[in-house]
Amino acid sequence: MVPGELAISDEVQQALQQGSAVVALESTLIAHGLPYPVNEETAHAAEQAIRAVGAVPATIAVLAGVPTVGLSPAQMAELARSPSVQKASRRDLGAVIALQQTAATTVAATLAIADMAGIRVFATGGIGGAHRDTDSFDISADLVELARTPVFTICTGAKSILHLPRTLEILETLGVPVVGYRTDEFPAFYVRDASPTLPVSARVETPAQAAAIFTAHVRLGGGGAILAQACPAEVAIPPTEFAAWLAQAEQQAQAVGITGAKLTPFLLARIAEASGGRTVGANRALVVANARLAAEVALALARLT
Ligand code: PSU
Ligand code: MN
Repeated sequence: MVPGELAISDEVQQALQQGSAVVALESTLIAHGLPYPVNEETAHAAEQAIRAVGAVPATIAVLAGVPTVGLSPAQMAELARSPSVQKASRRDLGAVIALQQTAATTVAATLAIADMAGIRVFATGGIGGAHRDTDSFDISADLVELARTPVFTICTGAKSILHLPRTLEILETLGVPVVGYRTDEFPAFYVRDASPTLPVSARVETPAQAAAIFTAHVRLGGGGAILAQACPAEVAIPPTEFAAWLAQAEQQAQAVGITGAKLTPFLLARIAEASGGRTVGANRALVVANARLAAEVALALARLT
């Protein structure tokens, strides 16, 4: 696909031409990661957090076969309110474009489209990774896309429904820097103080340091990189409570035979129910915090280049 086949909003187009700070946002989080209406509200809050810092948000999805960069509020509302919208990861992009379908994009698919648009910074909640059940071989395409696409992903580590030590090992194998923002530990999404603690590959204290690492990594022929910060402490979930909800959700997934792309949304939804909505509040808070940090990094990157 050539870049001309992307639909880029006027605001994002103008910011890119001027070399201003732009932050990409994904849409699977909206359509499949959070329940309505928190999902729509979170999507707007993330965009507002980016604007408040002085950068331009670009929420990404595929609409009727067109990869769209910079969704309008009406387009975001449509994705947030339609429960049956497709989830497109990297492998699905060709099909949804060729068949003129509408799909929310995962981290992997959003990274690919952001790169085509020339956006270098992206914010999400927690990335995908290696699932806990090894027999399924379920390892998110997010990891492979992170390895090959030169976009900086700002997140709260990988989702706590995953096997985090294996996820981190795969990222190391793929040569993806995992930089901790004011932390030495790879965050476990909305769970804080999880054990064992997993080390990041480098630590920074400022957005400028983070931007400098990303720039050096890309100059050396590297692909993407991760900047991870801890979940805001006020909303974080204690590990023992989370473990019980996860075990129950995994049993339910097995009982009804949920696998593949449906597994992550299923587990997140069951855990949200079991927690009485606490994980939804935490997920919302960490996404907005990541959007804000991503905007600061995008500004630092714009100053460097
Ligand atoms: N971050 C969140 N909630 C989410 C996701 C990320 O806080 O729902 C989504 C992202 O789109 C990510 C996807 O790419 O979950 C992972 O799906 P899978 O495990 O099927 O690759
Ligand atoms: Mn998967």
